[in-house]
Amino acid sequence: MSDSYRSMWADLGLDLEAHDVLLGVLGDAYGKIFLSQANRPEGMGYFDFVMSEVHGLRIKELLDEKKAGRKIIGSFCVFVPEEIALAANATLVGLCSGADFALEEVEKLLPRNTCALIKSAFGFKIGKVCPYLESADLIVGENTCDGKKKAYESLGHLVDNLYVMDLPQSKSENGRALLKAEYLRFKETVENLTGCLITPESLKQGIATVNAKRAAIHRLSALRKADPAPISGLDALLANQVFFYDNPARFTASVNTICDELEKRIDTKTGVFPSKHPRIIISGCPQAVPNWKLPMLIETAGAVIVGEESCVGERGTRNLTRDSGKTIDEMLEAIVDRYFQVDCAIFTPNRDRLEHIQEMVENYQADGVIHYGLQFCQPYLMEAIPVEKALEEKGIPCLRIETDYSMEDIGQLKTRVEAFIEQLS
Ligand code: BJ8
Repeated sequence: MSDSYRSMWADLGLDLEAHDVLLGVLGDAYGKIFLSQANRPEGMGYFDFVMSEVHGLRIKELLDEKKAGRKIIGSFCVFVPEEIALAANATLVGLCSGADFALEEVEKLLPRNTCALIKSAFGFKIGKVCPYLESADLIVGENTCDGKKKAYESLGHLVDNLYVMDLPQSKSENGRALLKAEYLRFKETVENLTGCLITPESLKQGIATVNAKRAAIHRLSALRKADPAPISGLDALLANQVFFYDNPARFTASVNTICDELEKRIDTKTGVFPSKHPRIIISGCPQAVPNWKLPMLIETAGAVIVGEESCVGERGTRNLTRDSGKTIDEMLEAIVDRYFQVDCAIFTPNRDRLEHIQEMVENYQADGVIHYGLQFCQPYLMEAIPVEKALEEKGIPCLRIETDYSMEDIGQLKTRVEAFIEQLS
């Protein structure tokens, strides 16, 4: 990394030594997990570059945007509507973290039995290693699971720019009205932050930009239906992870470029793995960068992941926002309609998710589902049981995994994953 990045990180208040350790671990893991894969599409070179610059060039771009008068908004949840942020001259970036950091310090603020995703976000703040968090003009938390809800109360003492969005817990009329009211409040907050009033034109453009990004990911997902799979699950997950950081227009173009390449691979039956390789849908908690442990285990154990039923995946990206609205209110209604379909496990009841998982199995011709629940994540761990039951009724094999971000259980997970894949074969 160049010296200018070091001074940029220092200006953001990062702990340079700790940050070096993080980048070292990240780079090492990336090389071993991603760069060692055989038969990767050439288009993945773009994502390799993005990852190598995820704390470098991308942060510089965000700081340049700030200098030019834009605001940066960081978010932990796919319920925060990017369309509204873009329409008010702000850039939205993901803040969820997929690695343990400063765990001892974190556990002085949060109970030990808190999920790794929440602890990670705190660790990155306390350890001063996340340039996205430190660049953000506004950090948006949301009242989803109990863990997050209460954790934001503590996070509010560590940052001075936290805004908490309330979210419904049921798909009722009242639930929808709450979401609409919260999106209106968010719109006003972003307008106040940026000093830019949203217009019908800017909101239409925001919807078009985010729809294009999601449509590109839909195209990528559809290509994963092919046998042999033209792209590994790890690489497709990476594209879904970069979705949260990259410049939206550039991301869309890069995903479409890789899709052009994958179409040619499908025509020539070129795959990353041989034909008839066991095909897996991974379902459950979001997998934020650099949480690659389970996908790596699955794909080195003789299977290919063909879809992610996850917020870093199809739960987060499916459904476009209706773009026929003319007025701000019509477009806001369309945005509410689109997000209200996200079937996060915080909703009760949440039958749509069960149906969606089965649909994905059928669409991607999967042989089985691996349900991934983070330890202490009650919504997803509890919902794993009805998910497994529903799949069993359809004769679809399911393996329930409960894990965290540590590597301590890797041997045991490997054995279970291998046995499951063996059963599918
Ligand atoms: S819409 S999944 S991004 S809330 S893993 S913190 S649920 S205890 S992340 Fe999520 Fe939005 Fe829902 Fe998606 Fe809690 Fe579970 Fe931890 Fe979780």
